Amino acid sequence: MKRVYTCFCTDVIHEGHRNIIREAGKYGELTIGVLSDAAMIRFNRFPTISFEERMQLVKDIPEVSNVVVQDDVMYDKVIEELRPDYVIHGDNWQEGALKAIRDNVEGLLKTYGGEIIDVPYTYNEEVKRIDTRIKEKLAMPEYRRKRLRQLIEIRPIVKALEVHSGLTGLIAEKTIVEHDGELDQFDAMWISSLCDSTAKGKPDIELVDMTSRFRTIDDVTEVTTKPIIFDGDTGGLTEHFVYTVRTLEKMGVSAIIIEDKTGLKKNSLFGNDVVQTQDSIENFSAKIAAGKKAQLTDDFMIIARIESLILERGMEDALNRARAFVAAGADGIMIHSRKKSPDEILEFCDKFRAEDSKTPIVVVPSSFNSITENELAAHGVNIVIYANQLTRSAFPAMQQTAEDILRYHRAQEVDSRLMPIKDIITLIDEI
Ligand code: SPV
Ligand code: MG
Repeated sequence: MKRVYTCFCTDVIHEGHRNIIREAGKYGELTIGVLSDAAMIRFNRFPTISFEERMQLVKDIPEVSNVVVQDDVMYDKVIEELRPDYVIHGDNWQEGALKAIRDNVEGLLKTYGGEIIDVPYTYNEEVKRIDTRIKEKLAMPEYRRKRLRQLIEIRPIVKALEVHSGLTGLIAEKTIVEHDGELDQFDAMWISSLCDSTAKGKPDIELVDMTSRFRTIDDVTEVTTKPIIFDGDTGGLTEHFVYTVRTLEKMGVSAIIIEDKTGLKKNSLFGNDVVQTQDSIENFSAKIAAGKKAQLTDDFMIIARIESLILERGMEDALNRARAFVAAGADGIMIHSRKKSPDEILEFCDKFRAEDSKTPIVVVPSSFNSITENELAAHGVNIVIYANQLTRSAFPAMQQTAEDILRYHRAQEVDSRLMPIKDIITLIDEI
């Protein structure tokens, strides 16, 4: 009896899977691999049922002889162990990011004469409906809100990308790349005060009011499923902050980060070039405690951002504040720096981790951008935020286009740099 292998990365068995099972039966005995949570999140999307439930789903299929765990998107380990004669998959893996997986399988099978069977991918109304339903479930506030805490447990480091609109939300949601034989995507989204204000042509000084910031969140949540970390600036008055916490929870936001500054907040990347006042430990701790008391779910996180290194108050001050803010109830600490070198950030992380092994650490490597995610994770960082790169890449491109249209009195010269109309239309999901 020949051995056939396929891997399922799904929460629902639909006609597409049944078709693969039927086809596989023509070739031999079928083993199905179930992708682990970590692998599924890395390349597909967050599961809506547990790993155990996904295993059971597959075990319940009568035609299946064996069910195994596949704990990596790539097939190396599983093929080495099972040495299947055939690997069967929908032919949708012949292009796009999935092609990297097909190439991986092809290379592995070639070493001993195994073969790939591509079956036409089923994309009928039932499959479409199931796909949409899963996405909608993931987008619901009660599912989305808790996902940041879940990701912190599962991912070596959670990667968040700045978004400030539906379109940038779609980029964070859908961008997936193959690099060095691995597939990767962003885990979460950061609604930056800097970029949200900049998109509205306003300075980053808490001028864009909360109602308007909530509109941005609405635009993003309408078209995405990934968890949201909201840049709450100083959090405003404590009396207002408690309402903000409740609203964000209701909207399905996972976390707010508030910074320990007071008075007129300016963007941290100005450092001491402008007047900025740090809040007292007592006041800021009281604000955190009030927010924690106001929140209604266990999912929501209030993360305290410490500005001591930005304002050159020293490492000890930063660590003292971290201790106090955690004691006040903060669910995480963001430490910021505008130095080119990551040294002071790493020193903080090492010292903080030596006394607190659990509280999540968040960093924003805009200035110290040479450091890699792996290096940050090795120093105990849990969340890395790419806080403004989308805005900073879009603006020069748009400005150049505007200048060139004026220069040439027509748009032909810029056209080769532009996204084809067809592509921009297909970026938006149809209902
Ligand atoms: C933002 O993105 O608005 C931030 C991060 O607060 S930073 O601009 O680096 O201060
Ligand atoms: Mg900000």
